[in-house]
Amino acid sequence: MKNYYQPELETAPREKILEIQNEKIVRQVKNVYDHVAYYRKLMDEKGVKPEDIKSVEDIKKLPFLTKEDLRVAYPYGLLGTDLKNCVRIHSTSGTTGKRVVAFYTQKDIDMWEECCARAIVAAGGTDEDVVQVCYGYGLFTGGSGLHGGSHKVGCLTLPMSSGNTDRQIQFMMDLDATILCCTPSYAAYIGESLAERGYRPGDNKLKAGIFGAEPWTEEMRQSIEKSLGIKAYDIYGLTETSGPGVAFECEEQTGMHINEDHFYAEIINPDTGEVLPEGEKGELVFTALDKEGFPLLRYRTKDICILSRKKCSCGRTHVKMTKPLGRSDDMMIIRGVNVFPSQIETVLLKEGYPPNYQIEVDRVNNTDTFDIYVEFSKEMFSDKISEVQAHEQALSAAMRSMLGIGPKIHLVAPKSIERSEGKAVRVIDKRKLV
Ligand code: DLL
Repeated sequence: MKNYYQPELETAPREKILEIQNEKIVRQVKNVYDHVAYYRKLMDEKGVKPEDIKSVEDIKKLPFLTKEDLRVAYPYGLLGTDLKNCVRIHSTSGTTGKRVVAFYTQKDIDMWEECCARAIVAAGGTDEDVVQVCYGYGLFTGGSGLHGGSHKVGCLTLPMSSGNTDRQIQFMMDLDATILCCTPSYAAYIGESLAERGYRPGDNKLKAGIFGAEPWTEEMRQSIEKSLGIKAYDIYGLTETSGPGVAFECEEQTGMHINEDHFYAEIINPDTGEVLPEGEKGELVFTALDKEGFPLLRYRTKDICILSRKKCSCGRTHVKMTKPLGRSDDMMIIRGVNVFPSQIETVLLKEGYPPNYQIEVDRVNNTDTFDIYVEFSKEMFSDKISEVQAHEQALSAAMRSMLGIGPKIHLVAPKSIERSEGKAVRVIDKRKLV
């Protein structure tokens, strides 16, 4: 028995989805042109009028929006409706420059929560479930989004927010949580903490986890699934487009379905802005088709991924995106070589190390240094220097064969790398490159 939250939309034939998208985009572009002076100026500069946009095919005529535009227009410059119609804001965790502030009307919140409800149902959630939400609440979208989705499905919702792992475990065990929602790095930490307290994976009632907000690999998925005894589902989203739930995994777990009745996705060449055909890797660009408070058109996410329209066994017809394979701006260039943190994680897990690591890049005498601090697994731990060095060299060689350059590996004691309750800090780049 297949479970969908909104089957008529999630499994609609392609033509029906196009029909919905075409109708929404015409209305949305007109609305944005009329209400958002900032974007109207961009359209005028490009010589595009609302009448030029007759279907989603025409979206490529519209100008892009970038995070920089959001900073310039901060805080109210991209509002799509009167402020009095908005009921909520959320904000990115950005540490540099101005934060991005996104506005929501009640209709926006309902749409967003429905997207999250689709994700929960796709992970097997029903009104019988107990959903433990340990994404952060507050300005971050993770907590509120999954919380709202859980309510819509009718689950018993535990609004834990992040942190206080002892309390998380106590509630999880005492209240028989069945679905866990948090960042994958926190899920891994909860798994570790359960084992330390003597629990085995079968001791909890969890059946699924809905993890996202940061990159994680297939290997990390397997490791979390094993430590918690669950099936782990990916969920994607960003503050600018509402939050989590823009895309989510179904049971096939071969990519995340984008909620195409609300978000139109394009893949572009990040250097030229050219739209790439399905199946090619590039930067993901979203147009929110019906958002009212913060109706971004052609917003460049900086996330690099691939779209696929291959038929999915779950019956959903919405296009799928791969996990973000990196960010066009997070990619490190070390000694001229492109390095993504996800590649490093893949090697670590393949070589039997836990996913607890930190990458440090610096520039000394005009040469990049590249160090990776990795925790020993309990089984590998050794206090013999020669053994430690042999492990470090073997891991460096495995990294070299994946990345093309060999980092200096520092194996450190288990639990010595600071754990994160939210998004993990994986990269410390000390180079002054600008
Ligand atoms: O991270 C929203 C979210 C909350 C998504 C909870 C999923 C779960 P921001 O803080 O604005 O919003 O960060 C958005 O995080 O552009 C990606 O680079 C990254 N990201 C989000 N989900 C994933 C994922 C939330 N599943 C930025 N895999 C995005 C990899 C992800 N990266």
